[in-house]
Amino acid sequence: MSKGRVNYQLYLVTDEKSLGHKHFLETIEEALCGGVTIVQLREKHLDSREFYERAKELHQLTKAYDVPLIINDRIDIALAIGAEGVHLGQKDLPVSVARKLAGEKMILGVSAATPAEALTAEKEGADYLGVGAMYPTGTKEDTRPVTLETLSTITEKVKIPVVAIGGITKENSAEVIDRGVHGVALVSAILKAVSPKNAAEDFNRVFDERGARTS
Ligand code: TZP
Ligand code: MG
Repeated sequence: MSKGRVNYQLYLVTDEKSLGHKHFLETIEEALCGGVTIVQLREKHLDSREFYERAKELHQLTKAYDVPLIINDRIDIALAIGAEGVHLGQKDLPVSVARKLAGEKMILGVSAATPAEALTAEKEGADYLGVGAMYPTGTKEDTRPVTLETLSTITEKVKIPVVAIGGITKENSAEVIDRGVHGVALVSAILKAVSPKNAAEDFNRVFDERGARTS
């Protein structure tokens, strides 16, 4: 899949701790059946070897659905397993350095919480931005709050796709989507749902109703 054709609409971020007793790969597969368009492996508690093994397993699954796999933080593991992309925070490697290591083909995502961070990441070569936290979330500690107004400013100022993250639910997704994002990134709204497949379908329906952004 070429980088320019990536569909960011329904961006699932993994978190084993949000699964309860549910099986990791089975749950992700249900979400993929419901129409998740891109998956990020984010498992802070795993050591390097476990993270690498998990990345390899998950990549087999995402490839079967022709969905790109993004690896959180670890460019070495993304390269080792041939993942489609890597996602970096403001405290991870600088985007320009990561780009040199990753090459032009790899998708490079960057977290941004302010218009200045967003513009810098774009200038340095990011392919997309993760912007949040939009709402309070129990999934990640020490998030920085981002208002809907700031989200609008960012989507207006940058040309690269923006994916909003943090506490997004079916109920609040429309007001986020209306701010010009290309997608929403979700952990609990999908992984904690009784049916991850139905949850994914519900979010895609909201995009259909509000008019999905394709360019
Ligand atoms: N980055 C900002 S908020 C967040 C991350 C990884 C967690 C989002 O999880 P949820 O359950 O969708 O609020
Ligand atoms: Mg990070």
